[in-house]
Amino acid sequence: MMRRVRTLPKRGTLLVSTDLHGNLADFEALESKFRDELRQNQETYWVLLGDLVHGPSPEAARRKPELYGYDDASPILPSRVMALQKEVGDHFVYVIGNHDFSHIGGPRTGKFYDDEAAELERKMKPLAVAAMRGLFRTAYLCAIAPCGALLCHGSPNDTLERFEDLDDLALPPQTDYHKRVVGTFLNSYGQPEEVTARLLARLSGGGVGLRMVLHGHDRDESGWNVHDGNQAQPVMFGAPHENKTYLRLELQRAYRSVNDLRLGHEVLRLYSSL
Ligand SMILES: [Mn+2]
Repeated sequence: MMRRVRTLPKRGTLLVSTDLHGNLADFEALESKFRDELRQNQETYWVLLGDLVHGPSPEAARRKPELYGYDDASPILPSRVMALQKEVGDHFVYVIGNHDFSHIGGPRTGKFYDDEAAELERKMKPLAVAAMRGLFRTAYLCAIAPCGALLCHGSPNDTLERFEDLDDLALPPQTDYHKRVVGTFLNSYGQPEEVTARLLARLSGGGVGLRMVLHGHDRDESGWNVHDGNQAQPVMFGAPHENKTYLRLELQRAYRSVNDLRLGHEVLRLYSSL
């Protein structure tokens, strides 16, 4: 049985970042923040919310250099992530995104190429492809931060009926119900406030109250998108350099809502101290 939800501890520091899409410089900048935090406090965790792979085509980089002007490092990023996993163990948490899913049976994505999974695998050695698929097959579908947040790639609707249903979920999913759960966790951009509230209530319990969904999947040039009352996303891919954003949360706190996440405190720019 593969556990698909990771519940984080009730104390320590939590970094949350999303979609890298093959951007090695962004990965290294985040990794360096993570290592700095770890040096100061052993109880530090980093949750990366998917879409590690599939960077811009050279044409897209030329067309919009302020957003897409970087070399696609997708062929080597999975091995960098696995090396970090090996080193820090459960202090690093990988949550799967829809682009990752396309390598293990999910729908093929076509943002920068007709079939981005085929395009990437063509550039990699067979052993590296197998290792990458292993990373994605063993990824989490979501993480629970006891400070009040459900963390996932998309912002899911309330298809998931019970928390425990995530425990025996295979990737790729094998039942229609699991297919619908994975579909909404990986592909939804946002939900009406009451739908998210219903899901959060269902997943709360055992002394943990969930009050917001923090997610990725979408782009936003401002780098920080709060929407529908109880959902928010820090943006890396699709934000210009100066607006690339990640989150730093204190796990022992109780964030009451997305409004408790303040720019310059919990909401941080990757390349400036604001
Ligand atoms: Mn995505």
